[in-house]
Amino acid sequence: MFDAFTRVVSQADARGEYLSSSQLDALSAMVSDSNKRMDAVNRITGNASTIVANAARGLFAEQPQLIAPGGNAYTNRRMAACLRDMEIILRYVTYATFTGDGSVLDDRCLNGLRETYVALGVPGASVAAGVAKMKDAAIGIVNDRNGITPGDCSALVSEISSYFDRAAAAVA
Ligand code: PEB
Repeated sequence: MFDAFTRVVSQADARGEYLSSSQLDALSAMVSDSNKRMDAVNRITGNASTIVANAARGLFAEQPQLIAPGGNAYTNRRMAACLRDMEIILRYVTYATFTGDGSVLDDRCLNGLRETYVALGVPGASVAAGVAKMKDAAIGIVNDRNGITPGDCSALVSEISSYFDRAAAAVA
């Protein structure tokens, strides 16, 4: 599990080199923009249950077979497992956003997840569709101009999008 800093240290160490000035510049830019990162994590975290519930509602509206008898979210037990899974994935996306590195998401959440879903008979493409809905909601909340000092968050937003895309691609 890396963060943006330990990632470059590990890469430099593997080559036996000092940190390059471009690496230092990139990390320096990340530090100067860190309030945006904290605000984004705070906003996603503070709205996590709404993001999950709305994404699940949207998913079940589009794929009603999931909640029909025999479906993968039929019975409260499976519904609860499904909501919990979406919550877990969102939580790891917030960790990746906070650290500026996707390895925590990869190592602790996505590694082996596809195989788990195959073994359980849970449709990975449906999980991916749910993740895509969480992404849209989370990005909307991060980009909300109200109650915040407005600034350019495009780089951060594309980074956050990439974590959701990575999660969706890992199970689709
Ligand atoms: C992954 N999910 C499930 C299980 C595991 C995970 C290990 C089996 C054990 C259990 O039921 O609790 N756990 C989860 C995860 C991590 C972890 C992400 C990462 C660290 O430790 N059903 C649907 C939707 C989808 C869904 C498509 C979007 O209709 C999910 C939600 N996951 C789902 C369901 C089960 C499950 C388990 C329904 C229960 C399957 C079953 O028992 O039939």
